Amino acid sequence: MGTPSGLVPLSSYVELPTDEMRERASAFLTEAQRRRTVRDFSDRPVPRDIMEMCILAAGTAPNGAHRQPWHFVAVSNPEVKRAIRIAAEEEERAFYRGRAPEEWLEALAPLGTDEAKPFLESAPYLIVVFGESYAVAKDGEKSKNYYVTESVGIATGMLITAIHRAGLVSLTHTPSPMAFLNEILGRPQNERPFLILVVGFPSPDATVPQLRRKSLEEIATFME
Ligand code: IYR
Repeated sequence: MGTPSGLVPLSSYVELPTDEMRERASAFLTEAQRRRTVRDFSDRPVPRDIMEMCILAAGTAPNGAHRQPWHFVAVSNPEVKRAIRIAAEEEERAFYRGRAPEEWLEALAPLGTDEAKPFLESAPYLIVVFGESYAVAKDGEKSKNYYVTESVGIATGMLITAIHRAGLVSLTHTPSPMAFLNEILGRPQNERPFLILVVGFPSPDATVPQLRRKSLEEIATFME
């Protein structure tokens, strides 16, 4: 099942001149800095083949023992999106009206989020990302997966980046608890919802919170 059965030469590596490395690193940084999480979505459809390629890119993520412990459910079906919205808003209502500690709500205030999640219906795609807590072979035999959270987290980061590169926007949405997603989407017990990635075009009047990204000094230490 995709597990390496032997070592072969590294044939895909491309060596670049240092100047080109620098240029590419800089161009990628500029592109990454342009990315914003968006909460105001247009209902303009997104071609399925673009979603397919972004998901395939996510599936190249490094992962524990190459178990590829993920599953992506790309939902564009309006009834399924509606069912997800209804269930998620129910959880969010409980969160915003009581379950969330005051400190958490204060931290969220600048983002302007609340229990209303209309984008779960209006955005063209919801990609529900599942992590496989353990693998189940075709004959039903179970086997352990490793570093599932790390693997699925990296894959999701790559998915977000691929979507940005493709000229779309996304929102990481984490209703809690999320078990309703297994039921609505008919996913098996060994799969645990990781998050919902809302994907599409921004609405023409989309706004985003003003925020500052930490400087290099704040996020990194070089020991030379
Ligand atoms: N899941 C809730 C709350 C929420 C939590 C965090 I941490 C955020 O960065 C944003 C929202 C919601 O989606 O509204």
